Amino acid sequence: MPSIPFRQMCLRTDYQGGIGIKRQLLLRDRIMNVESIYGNCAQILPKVLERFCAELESMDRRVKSETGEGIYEHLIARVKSEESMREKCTRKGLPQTKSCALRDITDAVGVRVITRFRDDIFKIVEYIRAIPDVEVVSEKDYIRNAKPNGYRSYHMILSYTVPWEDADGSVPGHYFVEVQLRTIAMDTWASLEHQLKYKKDIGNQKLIVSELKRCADELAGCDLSMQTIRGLIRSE
Ligand code: 0O2
Repeated sequence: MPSIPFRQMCLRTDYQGGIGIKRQLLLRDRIMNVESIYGNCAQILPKVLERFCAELESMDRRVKSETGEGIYEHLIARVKSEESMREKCTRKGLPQTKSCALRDITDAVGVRVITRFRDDIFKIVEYIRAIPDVEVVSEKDYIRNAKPNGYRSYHMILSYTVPWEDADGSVPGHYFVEVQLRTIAMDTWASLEHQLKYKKDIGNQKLIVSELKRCADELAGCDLSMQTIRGLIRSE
């Protein structure tokens, strides 16, 4: 059977809610003559995102050539949309400025790495720490320390050096990149839970929240079992 080409990386303006094309927003803002919250960096952010994703893709190819298996399932990459960034500034009591969007808020550029197995997350974290132009600013391990609602994911905030101007006008520039690493199971759960947050009209919220927590814990158990099965297969 001929193989169907599969594009592993999706570029989006948001993680949730369908595929948005970043160019559509840039174009719309130009038409409406709305100045981007990202100012002159609006054109640079997609390049930062693509450069960082290229690092991850090259890491994946290298691991694949050594072990025969890629290290992640797929990447979802997005530059945070104007609307989300403006909303986030307001929510955090910050003015809607380029400096706040790119210096006080650290997730204008975001990459979600989805893996098949839990252990792969921690291997990728090590690879990311070793990328030459990357400095780790902070890390949150919601896998070993799941959030009370059951959310599991590994978060990294990176300072990434690129050959373009940044928010302070420096070249080379420094941009924050937020990386979220999760298994397929953790990602499925997070998507459903995220939807629920925006459906405030659902009755029985309390029951749904506790059922979601139960599902999260069951999925975490499945992730561990799947990993054990992989170990057994590999030791054959
Ligand atoms: P979006 O649209 O997903 O990008 P921050 O608000 O980022 O300054 P915080 O909350 O301390 O600071 O950061 P944290 O805990 O690292 O979480 C940031 C992101 O993780 C969120 O981004 C979500 O994407 C995801 N996340 C965290 N907790 C949960 C959760 O309980 N459920 C789900 N589904 N996702 C979660 P944003 O900003 O919400 O927006």
